[in-house]
Amino acid sequence: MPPKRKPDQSAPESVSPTGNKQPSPLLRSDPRAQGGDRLTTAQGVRLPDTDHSLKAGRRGPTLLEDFHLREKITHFDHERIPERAVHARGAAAHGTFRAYGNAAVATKAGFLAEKGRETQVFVRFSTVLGSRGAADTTRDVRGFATKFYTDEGNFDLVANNMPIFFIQDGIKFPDLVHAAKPHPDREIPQAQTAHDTFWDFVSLHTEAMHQVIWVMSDRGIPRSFRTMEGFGIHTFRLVDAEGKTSLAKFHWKPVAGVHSLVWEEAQLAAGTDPDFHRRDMADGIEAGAPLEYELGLQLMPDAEDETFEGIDLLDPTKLVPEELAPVQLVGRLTLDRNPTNYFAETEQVAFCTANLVPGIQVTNDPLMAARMFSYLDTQLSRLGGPNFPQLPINRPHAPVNDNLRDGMHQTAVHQGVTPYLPNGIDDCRPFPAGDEDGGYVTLPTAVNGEKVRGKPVSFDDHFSQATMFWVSMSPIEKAHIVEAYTFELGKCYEQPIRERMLVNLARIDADLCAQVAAGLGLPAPAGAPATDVTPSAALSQLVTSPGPIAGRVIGVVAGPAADLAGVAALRKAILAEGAVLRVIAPVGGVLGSGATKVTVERTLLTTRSIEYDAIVVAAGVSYLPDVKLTVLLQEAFRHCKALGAWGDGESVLQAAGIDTAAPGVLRSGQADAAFADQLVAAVGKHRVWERAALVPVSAVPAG
Ligand code: HDE
Repeated sequence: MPPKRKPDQSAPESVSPTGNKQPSPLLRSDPRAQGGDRLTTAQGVRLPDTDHSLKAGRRGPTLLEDFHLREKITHFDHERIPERAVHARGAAAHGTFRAYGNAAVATKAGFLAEKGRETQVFVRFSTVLGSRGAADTTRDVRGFATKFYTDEGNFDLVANNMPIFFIQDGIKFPDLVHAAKPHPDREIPQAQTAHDTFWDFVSLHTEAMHQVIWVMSDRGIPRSFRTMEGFGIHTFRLVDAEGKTSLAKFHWKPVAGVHSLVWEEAQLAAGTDPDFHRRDMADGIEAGAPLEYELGLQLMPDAEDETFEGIDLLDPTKLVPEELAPVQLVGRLTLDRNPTNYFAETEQVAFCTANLVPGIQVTNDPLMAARMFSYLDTQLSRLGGPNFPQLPINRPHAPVNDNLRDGMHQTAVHQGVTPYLPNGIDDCRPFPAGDEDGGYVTLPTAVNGEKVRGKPVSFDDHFSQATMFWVSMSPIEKAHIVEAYTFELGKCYEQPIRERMLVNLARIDADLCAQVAAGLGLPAPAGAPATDVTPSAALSQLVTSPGPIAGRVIGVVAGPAADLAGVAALRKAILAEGAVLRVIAPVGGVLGSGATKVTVERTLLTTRSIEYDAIVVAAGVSYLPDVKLTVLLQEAFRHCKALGAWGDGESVLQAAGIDTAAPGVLRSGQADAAFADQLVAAVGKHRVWERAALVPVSAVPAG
């Protein structure tokens, strides 16, 4: 047992940071919330007035004596902390991870290996480039960082929504980030890669080509956090209960499928709802539709050369195709609770790749090595000292018995006099824990080699997996990639950067290069792309059969004379699938009366098509022409979303210029079960891509 307090010693009473006894009889909620019903100072002194400073005469000078004014202003002056250097904009949720138990073949980590074991988690999703107040939907990589509060200590899987990275060696990270962030003179553009310095850097730095094509693909503009995959990227070394090792990559597979926005939607959302993703997650959780993912492992033999099927597993710009090493699902993550306080939880959470538990070790990936240093280091300036693991969101759920002492913001009251080892005074406690006691024992691997600033020859191939990604895409996904490169390079001012990128694209695929070159109005250079590349079906997002629609939003255009019984029937069917129906009308208020009365949730003034995965017009709607309704319907049509109408609602679609015979425009006499089934199936396929040829979102000249 840890040292006890001596009889002559006392310590501050064990109260919460807001002064409540634990548990507080006053509070129904957390003792760390504020207590009492009177306004007080931080010292708990009740205050009669917080609107007027203390003055010598009503028109006289303010007095230094005013402790309330000084405390209020001083605290306000220090409310901000440095935002994260990267991944500054984030949103998070609490949840539970439940292990299937089959991971025991590879790892002894209890939270993975023990069937049915439940572990509390906190997940923070983020964009990389934008500042804290940037928009959610800009084209970017997304962070997917998970803190598992396991019984054996915290394990952080600090992942992204793409399986590879821009650089092979962590020493280049500052260069990458300096190039991708806004220009240092004017600090523009915010939160995006569509500018000269980014393309200057990556065009000269060809190892980024694989990651860049992922960012230019639909993966760079996810529909929702719930429709993103997650990837640990690096190869980890797992150790089982017998000490046998294997190499592994971590994957998160979204139960809702992998789906994206279209580019125009992403741009619209950045203006009309910059909180698009965080709102979607918070609303979904509140509506009872948790975000769900399965954790998967790609397991590979721990071969001496750390390669698999010719792929260097230490190279973070390479993935292992799922066709070569299937993703084995080992547990399920359910995110079902929104945070209570953004700052205390989402902002103060401190992830660290070095937070590992027995059974999970790192390999010599030189990108990982820098991360093992960087995450702890960055928290010291962000959270102001070494005691950030004591913050409520960071605290492990396993007992802590370290010999770390003092420092800024120390909230522990350590007992005893021996925060050192060895010690004779306290019988040499705390005792070290070996393997048999659950200690984290680093594998005794042999290391030799000359000190050298360099990289292995196997890191030299920068193009073949970019080619694999391209050839694995469906035609519509390829069109989106061409549009993205054309847009981004079109935003560059420096002609040599565009030309250099075209040379790189020619080394990925001649067709890709030709189409982008045509869009830029430049000649397409010749390259020699790899020809022996096998496509990987798992890389495409295209779905052929409907998936779940939980968390999706279906808009119903209604009005005073609309068929409200039909709206109610449709709502019931949609709610049963975990999706939400929102009623849109020309003005707010309540439609109808009695059992079928509905509250208008969005008006034509307050809504935009980006809020919906499908839009349906109810029978009895007759308020066209209204340009806002026309825009709403036409945008949804152009973004290849399911549209529909029942009864004479079809005439509203027609009046808005919608071809009601086009693919994915559902029509029915009434809002019956068959109509609801069709709608659910259409949303389950995410988009009506068959319509894409009719509605090019942007016009890229043919190659
Ligand atoms: Fe990060 N990264 N990173 N990163 N990263 C940070 O840590 C860093 C990398 C990732 O929601 C920082 O606490 C270096 C890869 C996520 O709080 C910082 C290198 C992957 C988050 C840092 C990388 C990531 C971060 C900034 C190259 C995917 C957000 C604030 C060697 C596997 C975590 C912080 C959150 C955050 C450094 C590369 C994912 C500066 C040096 C690869 C999801 O420490």
